[in-house]
Amino acid sequence: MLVTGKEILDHAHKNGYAVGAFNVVNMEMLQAVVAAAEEEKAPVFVQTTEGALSYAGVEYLSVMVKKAAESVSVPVAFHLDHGGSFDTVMKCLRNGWSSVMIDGSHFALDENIALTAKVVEAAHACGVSVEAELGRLGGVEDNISVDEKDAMYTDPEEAKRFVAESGVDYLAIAIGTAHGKYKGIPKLDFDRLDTIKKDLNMPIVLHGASGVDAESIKKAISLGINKINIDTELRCAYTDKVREILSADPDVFDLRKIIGPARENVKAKVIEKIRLFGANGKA
Ligand code: TD4
Ligand code: ZN
Ligand code: CA
Repeated sequence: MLVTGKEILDHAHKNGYAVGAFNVVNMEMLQAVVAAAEEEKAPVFVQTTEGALSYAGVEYLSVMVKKAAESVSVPVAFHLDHGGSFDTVMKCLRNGWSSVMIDGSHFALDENIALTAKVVEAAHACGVSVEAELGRLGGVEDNISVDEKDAMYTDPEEAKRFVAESGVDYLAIAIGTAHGKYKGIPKLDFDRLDTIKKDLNMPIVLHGASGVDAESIKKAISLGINKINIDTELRCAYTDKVREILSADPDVFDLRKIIGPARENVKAKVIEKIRLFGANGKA
């Protein structure tokens, strides 16, 4: 069932769990995510970046994801991840996305607020909810100094002003995670998360969660994270299986025997994350 991101995240915020937000770029990834959510009776976000839009095409993705969402009983939010411009957001609003992220995190605070407020006005007029980001996601070093942290990580005072002036529905914050693989084990700034959550009392989003250990994820959820983005670990689940099959049998060329098992492997990874996040049985 296709629903807005806000509907899913308001429930997660009230009930203290997190919803998995999984990036998809093709039919197999999409089927894996939606089948896992249905099996686990879990609400879920299916999300697409601008890279996915240009790879698969806006209309192909739109038709596929809407069909997938309608074919299951659990709530599915169809989300734009890291939307880079008002134009991209408009494309998604016209094509049935039910949640959009506008990422103005690289702009100065006032510009980020102005861009986000403009997106909120357009999206809310279409009944679509909005995610924005404040602070910058890290590189992968373990030892970031306090000064560097203050420059990069989300400032709690700025977060209050950002939410009040932009009207955003859920906020992505920077507390020490990074996109992609980590060199060491990332250390999250839990005190900062705790302060921000208590101040804002709204759904909070964690990006870059592939490679973060299970204990840190659980602690982050206990302190108020409600949406958790996973991409890299799904890419690895898919490509590890493809590599395994191709190297076990150099003569295989039936695509279904290669990417069918890859789809199963992604589904297993999504189920593992859904359970870790405590979203199983919440739909
Ligand atoms: O927002 N994301 C996913 C980012 C995906 C980037 O995709 P493109 O190559 O199409 O730009 C996350 O926060 C996931 O982070 P993770 O650490 O899980 O990869
Ligand atoms: Zn991200
Ligand atoms: Ca990561």
